[in-house]
Amino acid sequence: MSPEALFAPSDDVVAKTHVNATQYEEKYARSVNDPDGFWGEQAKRIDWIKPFTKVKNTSFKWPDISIKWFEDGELNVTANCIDRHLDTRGDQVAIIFEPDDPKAEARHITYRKLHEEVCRFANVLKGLGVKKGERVTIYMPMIPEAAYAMLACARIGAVHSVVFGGFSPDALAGRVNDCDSRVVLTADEGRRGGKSVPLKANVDKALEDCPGVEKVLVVRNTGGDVAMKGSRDVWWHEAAAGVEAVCEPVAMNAEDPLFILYTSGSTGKPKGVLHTTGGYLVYASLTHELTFDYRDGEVYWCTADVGWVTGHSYIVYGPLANGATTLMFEGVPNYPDAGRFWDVVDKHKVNIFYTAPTAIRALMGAGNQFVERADLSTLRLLGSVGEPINPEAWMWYHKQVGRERCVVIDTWWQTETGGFMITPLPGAIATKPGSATKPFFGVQPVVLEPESGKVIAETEASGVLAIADSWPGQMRTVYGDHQRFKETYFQQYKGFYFSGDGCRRDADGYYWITGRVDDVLNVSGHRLGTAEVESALVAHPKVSEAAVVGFPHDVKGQGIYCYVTLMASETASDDLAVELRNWVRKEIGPIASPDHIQFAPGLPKTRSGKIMRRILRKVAENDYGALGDTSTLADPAVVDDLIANRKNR
Ligand code: 6R9
Repeated sequence: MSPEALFAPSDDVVAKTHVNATQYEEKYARSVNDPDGFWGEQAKRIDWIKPFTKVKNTSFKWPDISIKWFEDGELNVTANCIDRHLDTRGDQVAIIFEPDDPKAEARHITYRKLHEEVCRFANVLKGLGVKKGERVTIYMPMIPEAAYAMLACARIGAVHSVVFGGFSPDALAGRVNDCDSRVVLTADEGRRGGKSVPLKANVDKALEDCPGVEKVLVVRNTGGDVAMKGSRDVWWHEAAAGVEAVCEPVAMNAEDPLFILYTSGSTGKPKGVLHTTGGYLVYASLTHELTFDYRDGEVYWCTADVGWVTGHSYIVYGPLANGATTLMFEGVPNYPDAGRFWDVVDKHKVNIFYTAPTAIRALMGAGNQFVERADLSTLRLLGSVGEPINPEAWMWYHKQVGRERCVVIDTWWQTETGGFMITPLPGAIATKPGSATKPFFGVQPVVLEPESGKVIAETEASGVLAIADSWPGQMRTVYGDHQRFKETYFQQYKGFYFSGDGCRRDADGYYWITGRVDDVLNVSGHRLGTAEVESALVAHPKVSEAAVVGFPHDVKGQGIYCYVTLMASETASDDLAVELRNWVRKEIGPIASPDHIQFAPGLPKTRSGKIMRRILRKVAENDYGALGDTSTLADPAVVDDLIANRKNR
């Protein structure tokens, strides 16, 4: 079948949709021609403590980058995600928790219970002296307490920084220090795929390098043995005993920070992407409702981790702002077997399911018997996020999971964008397998010529993807480094937000994201800078130099290929390769595990000393027949050695 095949929305979908094709065209035009009018109206979906009088005040004009939405309004995110639902849906389930162990009992947390838990948590934080504007680091497993912790911060105006539980102590320490957290929230252990994750022990290790941390609040999750350190460490259940379950939400300015989330870029250490309160919440809740076409009473499941932006916007903030029932899953797709996702869908009667292409490809590879044994009749809509979805995986998702009756949507967005940017709206836009299709309201994508930065006016275009004007969910700055924010996103292509992705626009105006055009890898949907892996490698005493590139990987999307030059005194060996692989896991975390380590006596460099990554990529892709121009190399002979010893044959 041609990858360009069209899947038009069915009559049934159109009959029930929030937005049909005509409405999409009309509203999209209004959203870009009259953003003040459009967003001023949309923002009414949120309860404001003090109404805003200004809507949009933004500039992408170099060097005066400034982004403000609803700037004189005041609100509290948790009042919107919890309190306002209490009268109408206090007894409705807000969060379904499905534990890693399929035999352990699921938990159903109503909006009333959520209110209690968040208030109590917020009072405990206040008791520890946490103030409005203070940064609190959260390093937790995928348990409801992670959501309580985030919401408790938002309730009192503290800024949370959630660090994915799979990151190493070193990676955690860097993030804690970068945002000066005084308080860290964690759990004794997490559980994934039947194995325990030593979160508290990792925190202990990390904090050896974090002199600013005074308090660690520990949730008892597995009951595993952990060391509690003197006055620093406090059990959550002890601190919460007897604490009142009422805590007034603090009024926040629309532009007060809500959270920081660290993400990898093409250079340097991960940056703290900062999102603020008003615009983010309007955007997360509107995109959640329209893109999933969410209807009251439906069970919605996003399989991401709260350690990533997808977990922030589409497990916690978007769904709860909309009064939805959101499912949190502690486990992994293949435990106890490759049918776990589908068992959970049947068990909790999930209507909307949102996951990543890497999981789809892995489950596709496990064989159809796992998906065939499930009923899946409650499913209505399937979503994909995190990396380009290849048409084969899209079709498998559509046929095997969706049984050819569910809508499949591929949603393109980023940590920086806060919410969906290019995505089908189910009742409005016919889909094509592998395309994220059309822009969401208010989003103005442009395709630029990579070299000149010229906007390509023709509909059919291929180049880099940029956005011409601001939308409410946009990040506001890099925490503590506004200059880096400006330089990363606005300097190279003046007047635009540069996404770092390449794309193609077809004759129908559909967008096809082709992947990163910078030195960012996307491994199983996780962003990783090649520079981060390189600096981990060169921190090893036996390594002199390292260069890291991605290569196409059947399941992970991209794999990690490392070229390593050893110190003159060292000898290459398989054992040393294993040692270096483990070293990188320890320095960053298991997601950064190299797939291949090739020892190279020299790296291909220009005469000015620049590593020619283009050549390294070609060798890693096993496509060295087309190396292109190598005449600028200082020593062309190194290329022969690279090819002779390549690992990815
Ligand atoms: C939400 C999220 C962002 C990068 C982005 C792009 C890739 C995400 C995609 C996609 C093709 C999609 N990406 N969704 N590529 N199609 N539907 O994943 O945020 O972790 O910041 O990653 O992921 O390369 O630039 P984040």
